[in-house]
Amino acid sequence: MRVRLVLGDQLSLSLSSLRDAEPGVDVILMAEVREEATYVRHHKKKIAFLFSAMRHFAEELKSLGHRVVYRRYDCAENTGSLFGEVLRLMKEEAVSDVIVTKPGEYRLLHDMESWQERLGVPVELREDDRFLCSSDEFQRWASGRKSLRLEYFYRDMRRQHAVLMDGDKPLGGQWNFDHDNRKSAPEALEVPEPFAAEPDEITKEVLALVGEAFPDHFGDLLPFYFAVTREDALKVLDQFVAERLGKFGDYQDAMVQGEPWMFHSHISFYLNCGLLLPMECVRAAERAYFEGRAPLNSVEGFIRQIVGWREFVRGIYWLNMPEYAELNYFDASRKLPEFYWSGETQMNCLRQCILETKSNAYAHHIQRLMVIGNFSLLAGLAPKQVSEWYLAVYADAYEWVELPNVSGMILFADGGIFASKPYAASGAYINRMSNYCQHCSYSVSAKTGEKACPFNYLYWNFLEKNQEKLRGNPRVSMIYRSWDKMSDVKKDQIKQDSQRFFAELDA
Ligand code: FAD
Ligand code: DLZ
Ligand code: SF4
Repeated sequence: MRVRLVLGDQLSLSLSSLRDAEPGVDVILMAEVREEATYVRHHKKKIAFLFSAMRHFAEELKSLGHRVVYRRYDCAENTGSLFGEVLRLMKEEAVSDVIVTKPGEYRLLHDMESWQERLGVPVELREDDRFLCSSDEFQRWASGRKSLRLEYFYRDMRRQHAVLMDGDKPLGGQWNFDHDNRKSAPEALEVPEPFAAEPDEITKEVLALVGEAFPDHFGDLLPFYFAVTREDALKVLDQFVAERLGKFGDYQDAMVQGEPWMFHSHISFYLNCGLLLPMECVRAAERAYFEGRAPLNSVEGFIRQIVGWREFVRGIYWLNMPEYAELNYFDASRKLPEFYWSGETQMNCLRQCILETKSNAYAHHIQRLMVIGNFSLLAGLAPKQVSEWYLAVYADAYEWVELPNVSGMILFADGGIFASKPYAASGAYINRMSNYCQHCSYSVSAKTGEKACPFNYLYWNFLEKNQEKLRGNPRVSMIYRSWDKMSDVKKDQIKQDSQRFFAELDA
């Protein structure tokens, strides 16, 4: 008997390990296990989402005539690991071989590579071809290039998959409409209500289980509103295209207090666990443009995230693992502040983004990048601790996508494998793109002193501290000219403010 193991982020009927599954002949094994649920202390909503989506997917497979062996988390015989569950099945039944689609994380792939020897039956690891660019293709694209830049990769992907193309030219005559996409939100902006699914009996059972089994994990379990079936995930996509895509571009970088969802798509949970596939999301957006339902700056901006960034960071991950997880270009070592878990900080922007993360297991890109990420960079937080936090708190987080965003994008811990400079910014950026500063006890216009926005002095402090590594960077050298012109008194003040801030933070 053949066993086809399906992981929690492999919930696609088109999965390579399921493609030739014979209903009634092969066994499909799915398992909720302690090792996967606790290798980082995932947000409660993330665990509930995946367990419920797994249970629904198992039901769907059964309805198609497949024999599914499903191991529940709270069953007494559960061995606690994926390997243990395969072994247990082998003790119960005559297993001839095991087929599995390669997992999305290095730690698990590395483990599975030893399974054949440890199990004593053939274990076939198949490519995960739900992505648009395989790891081999990315390696070929990257080889011989002096620098790896999203823009060139993205253009190649657009050409190769004929997305938003007019022959061999980009539609609208430009590859990128980013300069149109940096609007801050007007006061009277109306943000549509996000999709909210009503928990069914399966989800309710999972919510009770997660509440009981993971009480000390971060995050609010309730209210629970994620889609847990492909049918509902498609509704999220449709609703995005109909109600949000039109303004996605304009307000892509905007942040508004009390509006966690903005005009983003909220599909990363579903894409990353397989309930949605990247190309169907891309084509849905492209269709909206062709039918005059959304402007090109929005459609291109959205498509670039999926065809470009999502594929690109995955390529970077597999190209550079396992060393990638160890990189720490700035030798940053500060421990993660307690407020990353509680939200208890006077810095309003951080408080809002962390509390929304706690409620929703979601924050949109600019909150992750320019608020929490920017602070993590400027405060010199240890990359491993930051990475573990991001992996735990977001319901869309798997290491293949989280790690390059953390190490490469926010912390520059990889020394610039794909970013040309660190994304460091002072409070002025956050003030321009949000209304957080209006509700903050710090003053964003004050540059130094106890009441000054900490981002203002931490920004210069970071540049000063790391000047040996950054001065030579042509994209940062201009900023050092401003630093050099600054008076010694001001420089001293920046140093003192930063020391005071860190002394309080570390206390
Ligand atoms: P939208 O803004 O609507 O974008 C559409 C889709 O594009 C997303 O669903 C996602 O699939 C893709 N996308 C957008 N930006 C990126 C990106 N930088 N990298 C990869 N894909 C992207 N995304 C994850 O899916 N999982 C993570 O664990 C994750 N961790 C991140 C950590 C940091 C520090 C940063 C800065 C970004 C991270 N991102 C991660 C990328 C991005 O923030 C999320 O994909 C996005 O916020 C998800 O919300 P959305 O579906 O509403 O996205
Ligand atoms: C994230 C996650 C969680 C919380 N639980 C499970 C689980 O119980 N069983 C499972 O098969 N997968 C789970 N996952 C997803 C895996 O961690 C994911 O497949 C790997 O990290 C590879 O991407
Ligand atoms: Fe954040 Fe500074 Fe604005 Fe306060 S003043 S919200 S800390 S950017």
